[in-house]
Amino acid sequence: SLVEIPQPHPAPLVGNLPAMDQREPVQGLMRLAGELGPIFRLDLPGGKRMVVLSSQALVHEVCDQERFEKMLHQPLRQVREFAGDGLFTAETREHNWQIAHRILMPAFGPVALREMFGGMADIAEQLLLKWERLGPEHVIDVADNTTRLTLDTIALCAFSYRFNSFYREEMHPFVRAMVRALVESGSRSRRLPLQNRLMLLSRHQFEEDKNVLHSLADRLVAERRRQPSPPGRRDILDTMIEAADPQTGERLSDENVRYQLVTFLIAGHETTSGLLTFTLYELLRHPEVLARARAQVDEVLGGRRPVFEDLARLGYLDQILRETLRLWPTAPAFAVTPLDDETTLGGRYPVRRDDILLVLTPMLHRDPAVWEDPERFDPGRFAFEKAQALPPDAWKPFGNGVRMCIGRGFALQEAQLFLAMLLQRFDLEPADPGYRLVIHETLTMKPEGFTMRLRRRPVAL
Ligand code: MNH
Repeated sequence: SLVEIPQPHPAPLVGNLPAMDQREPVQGLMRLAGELGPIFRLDLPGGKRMVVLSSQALVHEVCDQERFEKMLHQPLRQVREFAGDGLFTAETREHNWQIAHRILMPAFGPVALREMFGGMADIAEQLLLKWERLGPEHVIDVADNTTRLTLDTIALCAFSYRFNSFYREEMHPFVRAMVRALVESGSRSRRLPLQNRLMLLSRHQFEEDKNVLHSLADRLVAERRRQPSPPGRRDILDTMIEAADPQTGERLSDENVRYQLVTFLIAGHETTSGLLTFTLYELLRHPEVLARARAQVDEVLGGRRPVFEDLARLGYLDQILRETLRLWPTAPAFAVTPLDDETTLGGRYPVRRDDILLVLTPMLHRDPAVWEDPERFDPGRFAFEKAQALPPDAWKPFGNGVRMCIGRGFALQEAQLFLAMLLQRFDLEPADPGYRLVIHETLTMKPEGFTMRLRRRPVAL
């Protein structure tokens, strides 16, 4: 028999909008999940219903691609204003998603990742050298620095473009425009349509930010057309411009290439920098984990520079990253909707087509039916046999099915390499031992105000 989905009491016109935290929407939903359980419903203005899911059993059900598909919920519709029909913000049935998916998947496959190792090491080396020269008293803002690292890395590896973020005081204008546009996308999705129309200043700023993002993308394409890559130095931008879809023979349109560039620059760095920042936060709170990671780095690398083959032997670092993504999935939600007009969840909760079924990964990843002592940070959970024994769809930091993150291998390789090089060279200590975690949300999440100091170890290099 059917059961009502738990719901906070809705108000006239605005529904459950007042129940949503405007500044910290994801943390607000996490609190609501704590009160209302693994499934609850919020009514949004315009008659939309959002159903928030936080258990492995329910999430496993909606990960069935025969019954459910990715949905562009409100924030993603807003992001689409500047990311267009790029991979992240296109509908699965859009022709451009399908061609781009087929053309770009191999560009992030194992062969490509090996080729991008050098670019990743280049940017990591720049940052570590800078830190070395700043010395042991220097207080490092971790999120600021990892943002520069990951932006420069994706731009160099994918587009052979150097942002040179470490050589500038202010964040690159692209980043400032992107952060503002992401925040505004989230805010718009939680305002009433009339409110949005009245906010002329925000609208003007959003247009301006969109222009900054597009003009950088257009400049990169124009420069590449003027000066094609030499043979043997081809990158993802070349693939975007030249490659033909193996199925239809079509190429991506100029407009679509622009949107893919913007998408990769944004999706390719904002989440990975959050991952690295949370990882360093956890490592400094867990000296035993840090010590074990260091021991593996010293055993595998000793005093020499890492090469691609080393990564496979740094498995504990990979476990640390996976455990960090469990507690702090930096892209903290994704949405699906039923393919049928009506269906049920868990055999008893009715939902219908166009309902937003939101997978709240930080809560999914704390499901007590799956994770023992869920709040404890324990990379041992991702030791090979243990990870194999997890139930399906218990760990979803990269989304689901055909719409899963295209850059997951890239992100994990970049983060693992950076961590290895950092631990090899430096002893880490918190700059503020009393730091209490504050999470800044922009659609993604990142620790705010987290700082550390580094002391050079006696390794040659
Ligand atoms: Mn990424 C999709 C998380 C790194 C490019 N990414 C997704 C989704 C999640 C996600 C979740 C699915 C969203 C949805 O269903 O609506 N991504 C991450 C995380 C990291 C990450 C947690 C780092 C850690 N992503 C990267 C990197 C790149 C990238 C790096 C690019 C190099 N991600 C994408 C693209 C998509 C995506 C492109 C959309 C793929 C598709 O739908 O075809």
